[in-house]
Amino acid sequence: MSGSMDVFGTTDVGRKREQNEDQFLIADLTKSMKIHQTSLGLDHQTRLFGNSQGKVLAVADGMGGQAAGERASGAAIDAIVAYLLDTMRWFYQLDDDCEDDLLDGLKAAMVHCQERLHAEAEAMPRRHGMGTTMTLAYLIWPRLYIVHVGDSRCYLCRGGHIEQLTNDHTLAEKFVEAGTLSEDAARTSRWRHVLWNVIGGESNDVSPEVYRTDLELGDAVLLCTDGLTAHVSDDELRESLVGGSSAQQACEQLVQLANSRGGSDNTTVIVARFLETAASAELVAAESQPGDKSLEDTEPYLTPVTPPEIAPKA
Ligand SMILES: [Mn+2]
Repeated sequence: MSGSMDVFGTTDVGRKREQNEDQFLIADLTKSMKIHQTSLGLDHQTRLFGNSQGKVLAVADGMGGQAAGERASGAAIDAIVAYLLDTMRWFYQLDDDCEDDLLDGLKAAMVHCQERLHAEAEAMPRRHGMGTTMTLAYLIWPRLYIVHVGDSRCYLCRGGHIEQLTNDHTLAEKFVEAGTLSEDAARTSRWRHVLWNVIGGESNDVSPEVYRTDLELGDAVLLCTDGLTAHVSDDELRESLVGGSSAQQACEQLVQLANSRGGSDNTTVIVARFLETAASAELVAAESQPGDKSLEDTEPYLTPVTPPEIAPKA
């Protein structure tokens, strides 16, 4: 069976804040080769692309005064992009032996972000203490890996049920786990906004939470910052994921709902729906097996594309 991914992300400043300190990223990791010269009859400026090596969805919610929050979440996403491109090995994909390496790589990416933020804060005292949450989903169909720090969230919606896959790294949640605070009381507790785990901030430590699951066609994954969940219940999230006709519609509906209830914070949402369809080639990788990622095997997928920035001059 083949399928396709319908994915969309949006961020909104809300009704109360002057600045939007949230950031998001939706990206596709693909091997590419730029042809300089060849006898193959391809244009010498052609760039060839291999199979998708994974999709990355990330949301980050920055904190810190004087625009430092916006800087923190932006620098963290920048650092993730640089880490994914330059440092992390992601060509091994479905190879089971490498799974721990992948999870370790994702954790190391968070530590890399932490170092980057601390270095910036040290260089610019007014950015001292800036920090950010980060919830990142790395998808190699059908596997979903999540690495998470803070109180943004990742949900999985399957068969009409919704489940929060991440834990909120707030003091309120810690007290609930310890049994000293009820879940009801936690919803209004002053500890619900106090993070014990954050990228950057005052602490030198960061404790990335990792999670792995297998996706199925028909599933939907939602990533969001706390501006959404402050106003919208899990049930309402589920309804918009089940009822919406597209990822874009679900995102826009949810932001509207948060804003109609006060929009007390910046709101960022990414929705990814995994659809059963015969028509799309988006997830053909679902059909491929571990180990069949050699260059020879990717040949049928090579599609010459000339990105606009390297288009040959007329
Ligand atoms: Mn927030």
